[in-house]
This record gives sequence, C-alpha cells and structure tokens, in this order.
Amino acid sequence: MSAEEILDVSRAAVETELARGLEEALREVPVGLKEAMRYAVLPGGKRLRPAVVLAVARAVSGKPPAPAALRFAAAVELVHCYSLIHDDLPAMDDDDLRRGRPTVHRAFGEAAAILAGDALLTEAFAWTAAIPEIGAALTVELAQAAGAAGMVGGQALDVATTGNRAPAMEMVTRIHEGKTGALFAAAAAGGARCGDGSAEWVERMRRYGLALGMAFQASDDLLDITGNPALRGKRVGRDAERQKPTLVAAVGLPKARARAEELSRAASEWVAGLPGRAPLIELALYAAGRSR
Ligand code: GRG
Repeated sequence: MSAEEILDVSRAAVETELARGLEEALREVPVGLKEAMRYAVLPGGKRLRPAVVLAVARAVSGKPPAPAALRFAAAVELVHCYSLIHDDLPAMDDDDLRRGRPTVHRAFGEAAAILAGDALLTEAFAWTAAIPEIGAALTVELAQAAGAAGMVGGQALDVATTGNRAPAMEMVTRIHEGKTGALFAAAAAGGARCGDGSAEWVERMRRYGLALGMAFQASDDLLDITGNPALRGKRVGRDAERQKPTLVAAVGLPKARARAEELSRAASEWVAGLPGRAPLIELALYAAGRSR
C-alpha cells in the first residue's frame, strides 16, 4: 500500500472514532464551545499522527489494531488539533487560514479558540486514561509529549528564537524535537504499547516516531517555501516573513532537503527486522517527501 492509501484507510477509522467520541463527550458542553471544538477537529487534515499509531500497533502485534489503539490514535489527534488552534493564535503565529478554512480564532473569536484548545487537550487525557490496563502508561506518554519537556517546550524555544535570522542548527534541532517530534514519538511508542510490544519495541518505535516527526517538520519548513498554498490549505512564505527559526534559515534549502531525507532513512532503520515494517517505511518516506 502507498502512504496515501495507508492514510486514507486509517483516516476513515479515526474520523469515525473522533466523531463518536466527541458526540459523547460534548453532550453537556455549552453550544459555542462545542462548535469551536468540532470545527477544529472535523473534518480535519492529513491525520498522519493517528496513522502512525495504527500502523505501529499493527506492525508490532501482527494483527488489526485493537480498540485501544483506535482510541489512543484519536486522542493523539485531539492533542494535535489543540496545538494547531493555539499555534494559530495572534500571540503565536497569528495565522488566519488553516486546512483551507479560517482558523478557529478567526471563526469563533480568540477566547473561544483558547478554550476549545484547552478542552481538546484535557479531553484527550480523559480518553487515554479510560483505556483498560494500559491507560495510565498511555496517558503519561501523551502528557510528557504534549507538555513542557515536549511540544510546549519546543514551542517556547521557537517563540524565543523568532527574529534570529541565522538560527543555529542545534537550536533548530531542539525546537523540532520538541514542537513536532515529541508527539510523533509518543504516537509510535503508544501504538507499540497498544500492540502489546515488548519494552524494546516500545523504545525502538519511539525513536522511529521521533525521526519521522523530525523529517515531517523538516519537510514542513521546506514546504513553507516551495509548497502550493491551495494544496496546503494555508499561506506559504510565512516563516521567512516572521523570521522563524526554521531548518532552511539555519542551513539553506539543499541541506534542509538532504536532512529531511536523512531523517526519513534514520526512521526506517529503527524498524529493521520487523516483519510488518513496509507501511512504516512508506509513512517515513511520505513524511520527508510530501507535497501538502
Ligand atoms: C499552550 C500556547 C500553547 C501552545 C501549545 C502551539 C503549541 C503548544 C505547539 C505548536 C506545535 C506545532 C503546531 C507544531 C507544528 C507541527 C506541524 C508541522 C503542524 C502541521 O501538522 P499537519 O501538517 O497538519 O499534520 P494537518 O492539518 O494535516 O493535521
């Protein structure tokens, strides 16, 4: 199966789970907040992080993903959707277009966007904590990836380094590990837990997810220069406009492209020897070479 086919199959399952989970969770929620939360999650984007969860669970277990994997995949996507809402806010990247539509704060106002993000993040932990037997481990996995040592920490460095025209490669690497790599690492490690993987495979998958996530962020930096805004569903050229600490700002386009490919290869090396590794390799190649 190609990466696009893998994404299509997992997207269908994950969107059903997200719609069902939100329907249940939002029954008693004030209507304005509910609408902002749904808008941020459905219909959605590529759903790559949940695809990683499901592909890893399948590869490690050798079986179709269990309900726990689907629930965890949906929770990871909730955290991602929260991060996009907050990332687009005026105090962060100040974007008005996301996934081809007005950003959440543009559509619902800033206060509703902040609250919708907070609520999605919190809801994600309620979903993972309720997963039988491995709920605590999955919740710790996701919380550490989302928090100060992961995504929020990476974003803090990104904000602090914005305006530096020649960011150091070491700093860009730290930013990418935190703001993007950590959630992919948790997606893959959590997928391995859902697939009943050994401690060794959980750790190998964490390294696979981290490398894939960093390849994905490297290609994101490239696409902000070379990408097609209609395909991307958002404006391009914003990173240079705002003097963001991107890989391209650090090392230039050709080296950034080579780095994305190197990271993708590194991801594939972590799954060597796994009988069902082909889809994981496809996803790693996609992360580095995507066009949207
Ligand atoms: C608490 C203020 C506050 C912030 C939370 C905002 C934030 C922490 C972190 C930002 C993390 C972030 C948005 C990193 C960029 C990662 C990235 C490449 C996002 C785009 O992901 P895609 O392309 O999006 O997978 P789709 O739309 O396909 O889901």
